[in-house]
Amino acid sequence: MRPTITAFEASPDRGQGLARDMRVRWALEEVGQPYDVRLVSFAEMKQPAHRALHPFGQIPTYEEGDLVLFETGAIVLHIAERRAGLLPTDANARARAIAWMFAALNTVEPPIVELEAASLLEEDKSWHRERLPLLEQRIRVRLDVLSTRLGNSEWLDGAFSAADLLMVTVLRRLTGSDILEGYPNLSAFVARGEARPAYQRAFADQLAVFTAASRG
Ligand code: GTB
Repeated sequence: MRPTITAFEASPDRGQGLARDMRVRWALEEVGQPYDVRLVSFAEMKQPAHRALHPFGQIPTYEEGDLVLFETGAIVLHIAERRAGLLPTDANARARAIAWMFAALNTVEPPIVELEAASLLEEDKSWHRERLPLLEQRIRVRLDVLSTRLGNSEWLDGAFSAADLLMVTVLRRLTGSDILEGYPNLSAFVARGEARPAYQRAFADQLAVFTAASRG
């Protein structure tokens, strides 16, 4: 059954693949699963029809037959469990990869999102500049550990998996800050992810949405 996902009709990142539909697109490309995309506006996301798919009124969603999913972690895990290519077959290795998926979303992503939110929503506050080093330090605490753990390895735990896919998309959110540059092995890890043909196809597809919209 060919799944349908939702994505921003007009992504604020101007097609740089930072919105979270990118993870789902990339996962689908990795496993060779064709899919459809339904574009939604910010207003549509908050309407009952979309909230029936996503209680929080966000993108992406995932529809496949009778199944409706939200939350990128759940969607990527679903894709990885149903189709070969994104999780090891060995039970322990699979459990470890899933642990790293949670680590990407629960441990590494939150301080990055906090910094983004501060830059977007708190720039006019008198205390904003004072708070920034604190937020950046919280990210570095996580990246120090991640960098040491990755060392010279290509991927987080053996072969490329859904854990690497999620971690790369999380670290890409630091694009534009100099934080990631302080960790050459993590920058190289992100570059390895971005060089994968499946990533490139997913990136091109989401960029095409922005390009078409800007042509009018
Ligand atoms: N935990 C959820 C998940 O992982 O699926 C979070 C989903 C989420 O945050 N969705 C965002 C959304 O729908 C889009 S990805 N926001 C609209 C709303 O809440 O009303 C977050 C995002 C948006 C834009 C950029 N950007 O432009 O760079 C980057 C990331």
